[in-house]
Amino acid sequence: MLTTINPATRHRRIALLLGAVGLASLLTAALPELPAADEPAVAAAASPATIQIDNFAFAPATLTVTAGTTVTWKNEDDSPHRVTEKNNGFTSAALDTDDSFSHTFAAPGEYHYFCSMHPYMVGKIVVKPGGPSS
Ligand SMILES: [Cu+2]
Repeated sequence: MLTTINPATRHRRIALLLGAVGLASLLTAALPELPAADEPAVAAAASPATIQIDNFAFAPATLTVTAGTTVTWKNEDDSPHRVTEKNNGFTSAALDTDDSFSHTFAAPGEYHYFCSMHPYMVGKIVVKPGGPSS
């Protein structure tokens, strides 16, 4: 390892050289972090979940996930929609066609939501406690 670099050094070229060495060792240190070909890049964490908005409905209308899951709503309808949690826990902007909105559910529970533009459009996210499940 290199010893402490004097920050007041007037040897600019040496400083640059040390900087390059530091960068190189950073890159070297980062290499083992890259996913190996025989290893899955993503560990067995909560998988992302998607809800389609189409035909003035959420599909699936009820989705069960584990805590920590990020749910993404994607508007595939011709009309704009807006995802709003009943207790205002979260709300999206107005989603135009092909827009999406994501929310991460950290706490277990039942989350009822609707489209504030078309309140008859309703859905529910059931969040189960996380932990090892397989
Ligand atoms: Cu709507």
